[in-house]
Amino acid sequence: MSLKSVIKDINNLKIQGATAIAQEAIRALISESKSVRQEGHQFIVRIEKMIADLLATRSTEPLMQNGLAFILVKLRQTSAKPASEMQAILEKTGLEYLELITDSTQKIVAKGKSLLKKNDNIFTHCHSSLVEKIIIAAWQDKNIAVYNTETRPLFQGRITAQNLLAQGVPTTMVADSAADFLISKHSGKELMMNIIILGADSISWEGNVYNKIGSYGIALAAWEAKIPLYIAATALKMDADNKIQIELRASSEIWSLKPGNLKILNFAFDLIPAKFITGIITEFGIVKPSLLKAKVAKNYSWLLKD
Ligand code: RUB
Repeated sequence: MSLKSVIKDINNLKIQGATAIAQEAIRALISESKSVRQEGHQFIVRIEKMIADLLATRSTEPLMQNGLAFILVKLRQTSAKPASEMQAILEKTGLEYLELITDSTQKIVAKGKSLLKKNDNIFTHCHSSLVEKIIIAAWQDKNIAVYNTETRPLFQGRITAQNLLAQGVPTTMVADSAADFLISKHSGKELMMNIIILGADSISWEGNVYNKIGSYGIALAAWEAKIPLYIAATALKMDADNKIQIELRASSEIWSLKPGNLKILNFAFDLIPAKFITGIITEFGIVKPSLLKAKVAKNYSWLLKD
């Protein structure tokens, strides 16, 4: 796919979820870089423009941001000049980062699977490819059932439900506004959730997690009901600058024919404070949120700038 179509698909959420966004952005950059004929500094200038266009798509996505920065740093360090050599360096570095994502995904799925117990009721929100993979890996052995939200305004919960059902996983959906009640003790014994697993878009140095809007309320309800809340995410989602912006999306996603003077706030994400999170399922094991930065410093030192 061309860079232009990938940017369009990320913007309209045809490509959604932090992992898919990062992977597609890097693949598109690799592919588009093959058309650059300029050499040396001019090659880098062209790549910087492509990266800026990719970064402008979604503001709460460090997995993509860190990957693009990883490539750019390598490119700026090289003494190579011909476009073909610079392209080869870009491609090699991009593939290296994609490999890090694939490798961490495998480890997270294995660790997440081991966390689930027989007959667990699992609650999730939105569509996280990592959470989905963990559930699919675990469900047959463990006879689990999944409850998920529809995830307004763009209904990513339907992607989760459809994908899980296609694998045979017993799945039940609730409206977003029903999530907190379902998680609470008041919804009844049969509807008791054993574990909540959410994905993440961004993780701050303090271990706060940004995920789909609605995640904060789910975390509060889980805390009150004493249900463990886990986040499935690679440590590569750490926000290296610790200044992530919560994306505000178009009001038309909520009400396309709204009254002219009505203001709509369409937050794409919210923040789960670290204290509500039992553990983050990462490639380095299940980590307390406050300890994740140390793991990043040890294993991905290039990611932290100070
Ligand atoms: C998707 C979302 C997902 C995370 C993690 O939001 O919040 O939970 O991105 O996804 P959107 P993954 O639909 O707005 O992109 O586990 O696939 O990285």
